[in-house]
Amino acid sequence: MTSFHSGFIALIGPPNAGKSTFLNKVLGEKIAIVSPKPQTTRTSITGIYTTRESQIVFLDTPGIHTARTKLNRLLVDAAWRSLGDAHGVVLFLDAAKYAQNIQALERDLRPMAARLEKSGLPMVVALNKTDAVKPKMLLLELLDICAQRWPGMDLVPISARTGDGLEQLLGSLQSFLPVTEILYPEDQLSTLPIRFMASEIIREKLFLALQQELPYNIAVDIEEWEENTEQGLVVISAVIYTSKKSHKGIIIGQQGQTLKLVGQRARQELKTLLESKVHLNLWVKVREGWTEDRHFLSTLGLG
Ligand SMILES: Nc1nc2c(ncn2[C@@H]2O[C@H](COP(=O)(O)OP(=O)(O)OP(=O)(O)O)[C@@H](O)[C@H]2O)c(=O)[nH]1
Ligand SMILES: [Mg+2]
Repeated sequence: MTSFHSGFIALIGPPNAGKSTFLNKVLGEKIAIVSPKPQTTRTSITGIYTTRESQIVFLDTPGIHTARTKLNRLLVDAAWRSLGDAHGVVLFLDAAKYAQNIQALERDLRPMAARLEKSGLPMVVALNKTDAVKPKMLLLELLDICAQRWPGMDLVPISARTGDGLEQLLGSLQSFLPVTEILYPEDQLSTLPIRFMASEIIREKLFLALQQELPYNIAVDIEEWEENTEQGLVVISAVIYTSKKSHKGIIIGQQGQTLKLVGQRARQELKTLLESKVHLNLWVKVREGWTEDRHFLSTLGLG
């Protein structure tokens, strides 16, 4: 019998590289929220991938960037903290972005390169979004540049969207993991509490519905959660906090249209997550300066 490998792999990279999309694709379930905006992920998100040979506990992390606000510093700290638990790292890069603009690669790596090297952890580089690299020649040029930058390191072109290259990437991770017993039950996909997942779904719908900087001033907190098993109904009340008075009206929208749409979309997904009917109440509250309020940030599970 071959030995079983089990351990933690951190997904690290600049914001918007597709780390969370990759996690969801590998697990075949939506664990982490995804949006076209950077800094979507705010905490370390576990996703457990179990096969007959191994169990990889992925740690999806917030994108690493030069953070200026307290909230963003906490996000970046959370990403670095997850390295402490990891046996190996996948460095995620947006190949479509760098194929067009190679200078952006060095700029985006600056806040992370030295620290990643210092960690001494084994690493593989995933060049993601290959489906969007056009013309394909540019991918070869990017691979060349990466091979010079990381001599001898595994470079795996992938598309988290289509699934291309995922098997190869997963295969190269097994050798990073120690031989040990399985860490979590084989059917467990995450360690995230269900209430947290629900608040994340609501936050994702807000990220998708709101323009520009607005979503960054938003946090979602579940205030009430009542399960009525007889009726097969879960009643959820959530508060959407915004740090700016002027944003409250925008979140609600004309005649409540925006909030209504967010509620409908979130409820639809919550129904699938909870396998139950869902009644969702959403409230918007202004809490000025919450992104700088350490105490409030910690009540949200950040920092
Ligand atoms: N074309 C293409 N788009 C992708 C691919 N992977 C991710 N995306 C898109 O890239 C955007 C960012 O994806 P996320 O998974 O949220 O990226 P992330 O690295 O988790 O971002 P943060 O949480 O902000 O650090 C989304 O719009 C995804 O749909 C891919 O393989 N191909
Ligand atoms: Mg993410």
